[in-house]
Amino acid sequence: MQNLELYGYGESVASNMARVALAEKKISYQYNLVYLESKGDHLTKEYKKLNPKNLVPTLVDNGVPIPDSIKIMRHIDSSHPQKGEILFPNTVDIETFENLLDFVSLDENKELGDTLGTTAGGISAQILVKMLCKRPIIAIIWDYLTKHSIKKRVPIFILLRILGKPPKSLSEKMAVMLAKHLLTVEEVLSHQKKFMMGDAYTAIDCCMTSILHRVQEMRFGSVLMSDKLPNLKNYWETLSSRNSYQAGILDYVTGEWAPEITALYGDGPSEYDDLVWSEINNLLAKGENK
Ligand SMILES: N[C@@H](CCC(=O)N[C@@H](CS)C(=O)NCC(=O)O)C(=O)O
Repeated sequence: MQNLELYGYGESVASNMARVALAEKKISYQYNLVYLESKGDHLTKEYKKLNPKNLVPTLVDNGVPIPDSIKIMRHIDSSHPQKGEILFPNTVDIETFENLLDFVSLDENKELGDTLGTTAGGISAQILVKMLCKRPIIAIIWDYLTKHSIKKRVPIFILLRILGKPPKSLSEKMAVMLAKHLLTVEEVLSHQKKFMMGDAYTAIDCCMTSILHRVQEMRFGSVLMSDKLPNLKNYWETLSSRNSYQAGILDYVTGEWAPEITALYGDGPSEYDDLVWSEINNLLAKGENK
């Protein structure tokens, strides 16, 4: 019998991608919550054996660890070809598919903001810092310097903990990139079909469910409800009404983030929401003038 375990964190874009995929495949698994910045569970020796990069998520299939959300999706799709949705269909144009997958995945080798996936990671820097600030500076410096295997991330985490909030320039850059990338999605969806690749639901839509959830969670939700981006609006309605949104994301929220987000914005939008909108309006106007 297959024994599947997933290690992940509730408010993690990459973990959400993997859990949405598992829900779409209708695969059940044992779940192990790994607290990230607030406790540093991902930096323990035991977890590093499963995921040498100290990242979540990791799937363990009968004792074999599979790190990385996209690899997890490929693995469950090929080991369960008859169950649920086909996440990597061979009926779609492979080049377009791979390019879009690259655009939506959370790739630790890319610069924050270069793709939609890395931007989804970047727009939550403010909350990530709040999580780091739950622990003393010295504990963060020690843990990250001695235990984190992605060395280029170490000074960034330490600096964020010392500053206590992300530099304004980073938040502004993420807002501008978010606007640009969401317009790309709007354009992709101009085919007027239900999903990114057309009629077929794919792994790209699993990633997009997680990304758009993050956009809403970080209080940029007005972009998902506007008639200025009608394709995106319909798409989010489609994705968020699927069972996998509840079963893969909402059911796993830890609750660590919500009070921090409310403390920052109350019931209102992100302080960078206006910047996202002014960028969207600029880009739309340029498009119309072409
Ligand atoms: N390519 C990886 C990226 C995973 C990733 O960046 N995970 C983040 C959470 S969304 C993480 O573990 N961050 C902890 C850290 O960098 O210390 C995947 O898709 O699984």
